[in-house]
Amino acid sequence: MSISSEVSSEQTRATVNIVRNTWPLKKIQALFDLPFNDLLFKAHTVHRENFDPNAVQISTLLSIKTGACPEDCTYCPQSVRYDTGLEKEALMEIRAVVDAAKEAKSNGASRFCMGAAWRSPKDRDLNKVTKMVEEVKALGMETCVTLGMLEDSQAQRLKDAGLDYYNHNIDTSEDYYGEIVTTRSFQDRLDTIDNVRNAGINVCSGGIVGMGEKNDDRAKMLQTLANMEHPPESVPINKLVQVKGTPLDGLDGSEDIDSLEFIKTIAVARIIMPKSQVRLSAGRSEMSDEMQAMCFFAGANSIFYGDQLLTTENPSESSDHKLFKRLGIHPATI
Ligand code: SAM
Ligand code: DTB
Ligand code: SF4
Repeated sequence: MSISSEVSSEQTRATVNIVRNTWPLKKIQALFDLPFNDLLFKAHTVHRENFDPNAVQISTLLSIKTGACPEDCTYCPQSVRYDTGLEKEALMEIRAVVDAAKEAKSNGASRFCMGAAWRSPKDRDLNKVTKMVEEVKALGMETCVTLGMLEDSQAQRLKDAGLDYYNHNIDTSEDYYGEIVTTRSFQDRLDTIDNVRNAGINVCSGGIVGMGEKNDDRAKMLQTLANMEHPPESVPINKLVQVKGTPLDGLDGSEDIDSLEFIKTIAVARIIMPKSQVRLSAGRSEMSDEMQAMCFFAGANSIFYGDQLLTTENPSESSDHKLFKRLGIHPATI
C-alpha cells in the first residue's frame, strides 16, 4: 500500500469517526428534561434546517399476508398465540397487490409498503415478493417491505429486485424488550437491520411507545437508533394500538403514554436523527388534529395514509385530506 493511500484511509476513518453519532444517554435524557417549549423550539429548528416544514411524506400500507404468525410479540393482533378474531389470509396474488398500489398512487402516496406476518420469509415466498417489488416500482413508486427477519442473501435478492426500504423495528429499549417479545432477540433484530444496510437498502426502523415502558426506555430506544453506524433513513414512531385478545390490551392509564410525552419523543427523535424521516405511525386514529399538528411541528414528516394500517384502523383519507388542508401541509414528492 502506498503512503498516500494509507494517509487517505486514515483520513477516511477519522472523518467517519467525526461524522458518526454517538449520543450519550445523559444527553438524550437532558433533551427529554428540557422545558416543553424549549424542546419543541429546538426540534422545529432542526426540522427546518433539514426539511420543508410543510411537506409530509405519504406511505400506504398493505398487508400481503395476514395473521397466523408464530411469533409472540405481545402487542400484535397477528400472532397465532392470541385469540384476536383476525381472519388469516395467505400471501396475496401479485396482480391484486399491484392494483392496490395503483390506487394508492392515485390517492397521492409516494411509497407503497407491503407487510407480511412472518417470522422470516421462505425463499419461495421471496420469489413472489420480489415480483411485487419490481411491478410496484415500475409504477414509479418507492417500495418498502416488512417480512420479518432476513438473511443477508435474502436482503440481496430484495435489493436486486429494486427494493427501496426495508422496515424492521427494534420495538423498544434493549432493557424492556424481553417483556414484549421472547421468540426473537433484540440482537436478532439488529442483525437483520445490518443485513438490510449491507445490501444497500434504505433502513426503516423505529418502535412502539405506550407499552408500559418507562421514559428511560424511550430514550434508550432512540439512542440505539441514532447511534447506529448509519441511522435509519426512516423512523416510524408507533403508539400502541391496543387490540382485544393481545396481552397488551387493557393497559391502564398509568402505563399508557401521556400525549405530551409522545410529542417529546417525536421531538427528541428529530433532534438526534436530523436527516431521517420521522413517521407518525400507528395510533393516529386516537389522536386529535391538534395532537397531530404538534407532532408535525415537533418534526414528524411522514404518515401512513389510507383507512387501514395492516389489520387495524387508520384515519380515513378524507379526514387526512382535511387535516392537511387545515395545516397547509402538502405531500412530499419523491
Ligand atoms: N412480521 C414482521 C415483523 O414483525 O418484522 C413484519 C410486520 S410487523 C406487524 C411490523 C411492526 O408493526 C412491528 O414490528 C411493530 O413495531 C408494529 N406493530 C404491530 N402491531 C402493532 C400495534 N398493535 N400497535 C403499534 N404497532 C404495532
Ligand atoms: C410500522 O412501524 N408500523 C406499521 C408498519 N411499520 C408495518 C405497522 C403498524 C401495525 C399496527 C397494527 C396493525 O394494523 O396490525
Ligand atoms: Fe408476527 Fe410481526 Fe406480529 Fe411479531 S409483529 S407477531 S413477527 S406479524
